[in-house]
Amino acid sequence: MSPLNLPAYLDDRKLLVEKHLDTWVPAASRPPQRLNAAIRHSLLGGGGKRLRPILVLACAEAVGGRIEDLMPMACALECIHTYSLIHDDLPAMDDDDLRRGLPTCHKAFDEATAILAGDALLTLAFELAATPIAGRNPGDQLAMIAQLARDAGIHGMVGGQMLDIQAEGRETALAELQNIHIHKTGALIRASCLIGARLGGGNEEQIRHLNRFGEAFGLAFQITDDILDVIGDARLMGKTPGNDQKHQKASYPALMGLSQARQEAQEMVNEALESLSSFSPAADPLRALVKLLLDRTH
Ligand code: GRG
Repeated sequence: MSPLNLPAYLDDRKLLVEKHLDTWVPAASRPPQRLNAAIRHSLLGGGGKRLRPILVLACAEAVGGRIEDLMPMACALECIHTYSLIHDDLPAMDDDDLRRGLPTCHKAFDEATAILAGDALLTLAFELAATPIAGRNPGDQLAMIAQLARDAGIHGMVGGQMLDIQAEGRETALAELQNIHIHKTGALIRASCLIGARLGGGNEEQIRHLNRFGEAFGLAFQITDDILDVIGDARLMGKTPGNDQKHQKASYPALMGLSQARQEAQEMVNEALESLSSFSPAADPLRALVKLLLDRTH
């Protein structure tokens, strides 16, 4: 097997995901035009790394699954993620002007349209997730749709967002910060890995290992996101750094300093790699992806 060319792999997967997303979202010329234009602006206009769908596909590949079968499910994860960004950017939440290098949805359109674009993406996600998957037990798929709902909702991302808002402007201990991160960002990343592993046809042990990989990846991702918020370049990030300080939010660098935060991220990356130790080279994209977190610029 030839060595993995990670940039080419990521470009290829990003294009594949975007091609499928494009077919599932109505054209901006179709009614309701303003809603469809707003969805397209946020979902397809500025790109995005497509990390969550890429994780779904890479975890399926790691257990020998066929990625074509999982495209609707992978795109469902991107729709949920993009809805969360649109709502997170609203004036009632982070009040941001820039996202993925473009004006945020409410700036390019208006608040009501941005709320509806987010709502539409969340519901589209579950329509996509319910697309029958060739060769898979519908019971397994149903279990993963329920898992996705849990991880995106009260017990996952939305719950984490609430905890995050309530922690603003006051002292936060490390355990509380970790709990926020695990729910707000980690839950959807872990769900991407678990869903890819299970619907890719993995056995119980593989699923358990990839779930653990997703947990460690999610935490490493969030710690490096906190670091980027301090040292990142707005042009490369496509959003405005300094958000944590602006909203008086706790973060790894604020609690322990940059160098210790980098050390924590490295430990999480090591844990993620450890959870892949029994996998074949089919898991090499996952290995390369998690190592890349330590050099993130966006
Ligand atoms: C509004 C319900 C609701 C939830 C919002 C995910 C989230 C919860 C808020 C986003 C705020 C934020 C900047 C969180 C830090 C980590 C994160 C999710 C960064 C953005 O994800 P990337 O880097 O973005 O994968 P791209 O644009 O590449 O998809």
